Amino acid sequence: MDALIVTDVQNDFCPGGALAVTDGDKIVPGINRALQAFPIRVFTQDWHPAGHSSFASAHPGYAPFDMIDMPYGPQVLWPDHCMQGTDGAAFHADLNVDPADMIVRKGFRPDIDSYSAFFENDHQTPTGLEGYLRSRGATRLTFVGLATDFCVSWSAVDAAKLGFETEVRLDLCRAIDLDGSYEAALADMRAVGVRLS
Ligand code: VGL
Ligand code: ZN
Repeated sequence: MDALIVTDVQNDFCPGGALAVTDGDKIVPGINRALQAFPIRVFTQDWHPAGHSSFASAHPGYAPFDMIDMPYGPQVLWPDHCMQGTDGAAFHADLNVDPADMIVRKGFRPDIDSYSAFFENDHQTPTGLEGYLRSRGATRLTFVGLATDFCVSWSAVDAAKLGFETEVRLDLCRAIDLDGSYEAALADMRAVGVRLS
């Protein structure tokens, strides 16, 4: 059975938002149409507490987009974004959220970031999505959303490694593209057999 995973289509990742992705809002109409074709629909929502450890503002002397070493590995430091309960964390107003069977929130633990919808950035702490999808009978996963080179690609790579047949609809994704991160993400996805369409 097929599932569509709509990744982080939230105001802060759209033009005008705190971590705006160029043309992030342009994918919304296409995602609304794509939803109709999938029997299982999951949305993810980046959902950080104030002062989250992935925010540059939590690390004196660091600026947004600097790198830092966290106990679980290197981490990009971001502008404050997707803070729980804020308008920036809300889904884009034109995104049709009604079809969502399940909304997965991630990044809520103060000390660890979570790009992937399956595991936090230590690659070990599960979000519970794998169990949900398996118990629903999902075998094929299609990913759309923001951003291609962070939350979408990390999710798709984990999905492929977990044994799901995995596709990313690049036309329904947009990238941040930090220092070649877009090309790197495409290579990472291809390396584990993710289909890019
Ligand atoms: C994301 C950076 C920080 C994403 C989330 O959704 O791709 N990127 N938090
Ligand atoms: Zn985030």
